[in-house]
Amino acid sequence: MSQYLDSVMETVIKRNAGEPEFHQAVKEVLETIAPVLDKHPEYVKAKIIDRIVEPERQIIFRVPWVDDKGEVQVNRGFRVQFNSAIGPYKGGIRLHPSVYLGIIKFLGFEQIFKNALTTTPIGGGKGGSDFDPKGKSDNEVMSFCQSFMTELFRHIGADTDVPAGDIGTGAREIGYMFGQYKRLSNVFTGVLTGKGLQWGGSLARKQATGYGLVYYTTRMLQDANTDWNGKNVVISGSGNVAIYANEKATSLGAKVIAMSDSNGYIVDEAGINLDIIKDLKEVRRARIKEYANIVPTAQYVEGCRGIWGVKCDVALPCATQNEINGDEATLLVNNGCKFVAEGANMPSTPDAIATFQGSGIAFGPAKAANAGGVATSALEMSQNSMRLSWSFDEVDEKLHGIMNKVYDQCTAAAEAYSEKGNLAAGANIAGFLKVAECMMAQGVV
Ligand code: NDP
Ligand code: 2IT
Repeated sequence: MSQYLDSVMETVIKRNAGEPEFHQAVKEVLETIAPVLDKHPEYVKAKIIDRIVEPERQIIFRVPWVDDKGEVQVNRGFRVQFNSAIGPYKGGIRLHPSVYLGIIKFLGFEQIFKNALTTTPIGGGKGGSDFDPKGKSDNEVMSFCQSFMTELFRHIGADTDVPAGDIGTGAREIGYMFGQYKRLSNVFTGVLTGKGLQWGGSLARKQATGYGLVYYTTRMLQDANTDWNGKNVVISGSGNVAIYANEKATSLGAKVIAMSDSNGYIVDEAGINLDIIKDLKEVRRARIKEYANIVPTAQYVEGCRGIWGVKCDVALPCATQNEINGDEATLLVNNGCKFVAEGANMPSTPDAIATFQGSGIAFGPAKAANAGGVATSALEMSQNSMRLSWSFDEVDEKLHGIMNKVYDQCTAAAEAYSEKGNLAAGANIAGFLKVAECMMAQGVV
């Protein structure tokens, strides 16, 4: 990194003490954009980098609610409105006990560049809470969501900030949050995405992140003169992204042989039966362990990280940040894996990324590879503005087109900056250039 970027990084670490995930996300971007600054000294003069690493606004609030036993519980809520150069803040809400400011900031920071790559007019933001929906009754989840929105509603709006789902936030949580927003504001508007289909949601939004990941990976396969046919695929996680990545990859001829949750993983060499996974995860909210009780060809192994020891051609990490470390990346490479594309946000540690890139594996970075979810959220916003809804095929076709454009931007930027084939550098450079140009045009704000 240049001296200037080193000094920005130093300030980020000092100003955001105790937030290692945020430092990691910033460092990964700064390390790849030095050549852009060499070509654009005006960005340095206008302090674009110094401004881009500082959120425009950070909101932290108390979320009190009453559980089924009548006891008062207190959680902490966050919304980080990171950058609005391209459009209203846009990004999901994560509900998980590990959530703290550093997680929301890393996610919000990456969202800026991802959203820029989608070619749709959305800025970057993220929110969440350390509330754990797991094991809670519907009533408790509703009580939490209503309290969360009772503060959040004054900070968001269809043209200001539009939250959506992420880990722990699915259709149920979006429904409760939307209901409370409507009640408090007395406005029925597209203030959240991932809504139910009868009240403003978009067809294909549920599938979009997983499908988009597979469309992006298809391009990586094509560039290596191959396709999904006969490929063995390992997918971590068994939530929204993992399930629909499995569905699309399988439909294109791949065989998904392993999936996981935070407790452990299953291997089914016959190919995972996705209907059973959907029933376990989307309907019964059960543990993946149960799959092995139902399917005789499957094996369950306790501990989720062991999944990277399963031999595969393609690995799609779709669970959470830093789920693949350097050693696990080496294991994948040594077992013959040739393609890694990130469905989760920042699932590979810096060591893991270096291992993939050093071994000639094709590596698809999260900011680009998982952009299909938020892109389709932007399509939901368009439909809401026009007060109409497109068919599943129309949305899926637009999503497919967007993922192709995301891929093209990555390869073109990588080539223009002498990093041919480096999709991670290409994604950062292309995303950054667009945001930087918009910030320059809008003056020092
Ligand atoms: P879900 O809550 O639907 O599923 C999350 C899955 O990951 C579950 O299987 C969960 O297991 C597992 N998981 C979560 N946290 C951990 C952890 N700390 N350790 C091990 N496993 C864990 O979330 P999504 O599928 O929506 O999100 C998955 C990833 O994709 C996240 O990184 C998210 O930021 C990213 N993403 C999501 C998008 C979306 O549209 N939903 C868009 C782009 C990216 P368990 O049930 O046991 O907790
Ligand atoms: O990380 C992500 O891009 C998401 N969780 C989706 C955000 C959105 O606004 O749809």
